[in-house]
Amino acid sequence: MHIIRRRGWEIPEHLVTPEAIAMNRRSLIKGVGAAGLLLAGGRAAMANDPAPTDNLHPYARNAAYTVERELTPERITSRYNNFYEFGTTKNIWEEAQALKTRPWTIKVDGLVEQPFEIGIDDLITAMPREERIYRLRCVEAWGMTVPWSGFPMKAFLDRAKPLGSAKYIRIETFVDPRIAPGQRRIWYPWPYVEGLTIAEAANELAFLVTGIYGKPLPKQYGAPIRLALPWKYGFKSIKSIKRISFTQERPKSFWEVLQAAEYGFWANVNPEVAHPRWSQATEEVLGEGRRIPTQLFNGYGAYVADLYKGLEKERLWA
Ligand SMILES: Nc1nc2c(c(=O)[nH]1)N[C@H]1C(S)=C(S)[C@@H](COP(=O)(O)O)O[C@H]1N2
Ligand SMILES: [Mo]
Repeated sequence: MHIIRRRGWEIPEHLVTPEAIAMNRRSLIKGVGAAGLLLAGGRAAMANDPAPTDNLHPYARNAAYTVERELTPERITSRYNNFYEFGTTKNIWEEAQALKTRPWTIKVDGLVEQPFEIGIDDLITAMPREERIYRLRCVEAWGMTVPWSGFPMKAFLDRAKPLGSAKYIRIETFVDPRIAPGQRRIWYPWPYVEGLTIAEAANELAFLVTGIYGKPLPKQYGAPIRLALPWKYGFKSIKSIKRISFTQERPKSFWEVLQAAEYGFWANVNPEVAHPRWSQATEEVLGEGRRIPTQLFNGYGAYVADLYKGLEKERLWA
């Protein structure tokens, strides 16, 4: 059973404009030219690897997690991705189709009662599945609003049974330079790694994602399973997860290794703390060609602000 709590920024679900209506309203979408519109029709090129859990979609929507903004249309978010394994531009959706998402196992190790490896479909079947509408705010100062399908990270923690000594979670993406051209660029510290405290991972907002727009997750979004941490900058929402380790030491993320002066461990959204090279005060709404003010914790402070009490001396913002 879901406990439905409504915060100040939430509005009833029926007021969220469905993607179809939103699209009809605008004849011109900034950032997607004629070529992009043509490609958007070519769905065949974006076929997922068939999986026994495909027919579990759509997951039931949990109305407790909704947003006052319109959904960002699929044809925008599926053509504008950050997935450095497949290249450094936003236009890597086609390259990402080389990712083989079945069979796929996730290794769970470190400070747990019993390390194990689990098949993605066994995991999905065992978890409490639902759909949530979340904002995502990239550190590059753009944002989107999407319906993720998945399950709470807390449910995964209950399955993993970390020991009391575990303080952090270290999460790793796949490594396969044969299919991921970005991983042939050896100056990057592959694999992509992210980390969280156990308390952050247990927060109700931390969500493991296996679908979007009511369907299995297309590859460019980080199939078959990625994270969604809506109060943190997007780079924390690691894609195509292969390994989850419980540790005592704070893990160093991919971006921290590359550029510690710009990307830290906590990376919580804060409009008042500028990136060394640009302001974080506003963000471009993907597909809408307008900027809106960015909110503290990306608007999710009521859920997460307490996590950071007593940590004011840490660099809590990217
Ligand atoms: N493995 C991996 N995960 C990743 C990234 C990446 O390059 N590799 N990019 C991150 C960044 S910077 C963002 S903004 C989001 C983008 O998610 P999207 O492409 O689904 O919008 O994924 C994050 N997860
Ligand atoms: Mo990002």
